[in-house]
Amino acid sequence: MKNKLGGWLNGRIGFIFLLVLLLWMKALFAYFVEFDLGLDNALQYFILLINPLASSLLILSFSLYIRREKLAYITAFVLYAIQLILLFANIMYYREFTDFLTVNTMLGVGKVSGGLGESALQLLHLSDLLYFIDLFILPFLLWKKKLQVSTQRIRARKAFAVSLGALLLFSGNLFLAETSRTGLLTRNFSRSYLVKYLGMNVYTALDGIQTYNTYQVRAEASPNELVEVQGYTRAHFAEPNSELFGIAKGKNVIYIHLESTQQFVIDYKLKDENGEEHEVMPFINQLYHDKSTFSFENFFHQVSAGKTSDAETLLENSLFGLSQGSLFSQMGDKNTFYAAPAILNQTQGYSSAAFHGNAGNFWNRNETYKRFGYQNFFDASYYDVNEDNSFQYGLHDKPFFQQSVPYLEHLQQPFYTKFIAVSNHYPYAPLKNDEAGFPMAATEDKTINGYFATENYLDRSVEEFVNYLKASGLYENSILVFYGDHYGISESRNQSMAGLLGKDSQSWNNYDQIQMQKVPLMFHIPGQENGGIRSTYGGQVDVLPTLLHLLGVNSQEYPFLGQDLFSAQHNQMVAFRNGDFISPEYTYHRGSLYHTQTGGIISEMPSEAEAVKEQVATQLAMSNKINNGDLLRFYNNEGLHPVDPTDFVYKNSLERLETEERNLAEKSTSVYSRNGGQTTKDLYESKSYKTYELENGQ
Ligand code: GP9
Ligand code: MN
Repeated sequence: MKNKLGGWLNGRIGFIFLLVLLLWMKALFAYFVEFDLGLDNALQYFILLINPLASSLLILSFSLYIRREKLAYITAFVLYAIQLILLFANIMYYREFTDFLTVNTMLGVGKVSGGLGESALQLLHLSDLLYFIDLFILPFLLWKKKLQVSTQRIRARKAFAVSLGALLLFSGNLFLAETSRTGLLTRNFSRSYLVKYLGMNVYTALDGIQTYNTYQVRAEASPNELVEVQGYTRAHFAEPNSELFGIAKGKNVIYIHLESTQQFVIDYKLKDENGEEHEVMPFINQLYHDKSTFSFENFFHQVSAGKTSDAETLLENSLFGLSQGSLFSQMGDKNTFYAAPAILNQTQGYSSAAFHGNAGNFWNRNETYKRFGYQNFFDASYYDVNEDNSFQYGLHDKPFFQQSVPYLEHLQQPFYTKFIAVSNHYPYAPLKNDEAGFPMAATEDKTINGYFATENYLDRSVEEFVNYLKASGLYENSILVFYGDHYGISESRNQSMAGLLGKDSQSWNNYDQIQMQKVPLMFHIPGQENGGIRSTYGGQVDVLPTLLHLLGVNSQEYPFLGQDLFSAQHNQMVAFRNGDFISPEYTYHRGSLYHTQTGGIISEMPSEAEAVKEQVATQLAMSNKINNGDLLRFYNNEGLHPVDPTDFVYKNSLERLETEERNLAEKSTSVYSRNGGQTTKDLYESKSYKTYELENGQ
């Protein structure tokens, strides 16, 4: 037996199988011990178990095509070592950055911030020797002839069979991965997902291809293209509304991201089985109607496959996402941006922070935010996230907002912040324990049924947070911006929604589909009395110029594609990422045209609608030019300078903020300092749905 195995191992194919086995064991060890891949179910475990095999085997099978045995062994050994080094480099990188290495970073283009080089030694563990020990043992065994260099010739046919076997295995892996996560390859959610489903080698290869493509396109772009784009942005600039310009000057900006929240939920009451009505978002509704809130009832999301990340791109850059995939994932670590945090820092001295209870590398945020100029990013690593208080997209909203306070209170004012809530995310799973209780809708679609309860949970979470803002005094000095990032109920489910909206599912059409793309947008400015609900048509691309004008920053010279929603010159055309559009007159979706006001269908496209279609196409084309060509690297503005991403390290943020506080001493403007060097976190009150229900006698 022993001999048989030994004999088999001494064959060339046996040798590469041994190498595959070693790589497999090391990869699995790394998966479970080094990385946090967020495994949710048995299928994911299974995929994880098999994913290192196919690519390693394929790569090592190349050595089988080499005739000269010594060279073949050396090649196999080198290919093995390369994979091992790739794995280990990722382990080291992960220990420092909780993320995987991109090809961009490896090439040094993205310059690793934080000087991994200096700290690398500290990241080494003695047990790491286990990863490499066979690099010495194997040659030793070969030298001592314990493992024999086989002189047996491998027929090309046999070699090919091994490669083919590897490819087949890979297709199986890919199929299972797509089954578990649709859109894995096209939507590039995060590096962790690719590693989890396809393994380190495949992730790196895919990242390499994408990086190559991105650089190909941008190499051809020239500064002249920016001149053309600037011609467009200048011609489309809409003058600020003089009554509103600067009304929030110097105030903190607090963005509250209402995950998957659609406009139809505003003022919506869900009937339970007894016919009793339950207001889904009582708190948001109150704000929506408040005289200090400037609300919009015809505001649309404009995202595509990048979903949340596209909304962030639109809102903070006044640029669209890409027509395919996510701009954050594909270009967030490569392009030059002039985004809200950078502009407000450079023109008004704002500090900045993004808060989100999911892994920092989801949507490549940890890289993209640096290029947006975010000084701080509090991702999941800053929160106490456990099985009970989280789900696949991260920490639930209540603990998320509450646990953000110990960081928020140390930010120097004025600050620009963004809080990305996430509990109201597909699949809208029922809330557990004390948070359960809000009724489910009663359609045949489980996703729809759960949506209202998670919206209600979001509403209560936001209410608690705003109450804290009031208690801590932040509220009075801030402008609160609420927005829905995109639909929560997808088009394919909308027909089942019809009944809940008092509509007939039989006559549900493309006009209704577009109406469902409305999302909330509210600027809440304490102290203002002239808010109200505006019916202006607009989209997410319009938010940044609108916000800057409220803050008293004129955006005339900035490379923005949107327009101030309050401007008398605002052109009320809303482009969807696929070229569809809506204006106060026309709605165009999937080839059908309608009157926006009546919903009546128009059989032939009139020239005015044709003109809007043209304008939409131009706006999208400008965005593609800027993004694909990385044109903002050519942008020059006396008042602004490009962001240096290496200025930002998202580790030890709290310590950094506290040091800054101490250095500024009397001059520190953080809430913590203003509170006499005391934490304000005790001002935060949180209640479960159960308690709330009891108190309200429901
Ligand atoms: C994940 C969260 C959800 O971190 O922002 O993103 P989405 O799936 O809505 O794009
Ligand atoms: Mn989202």
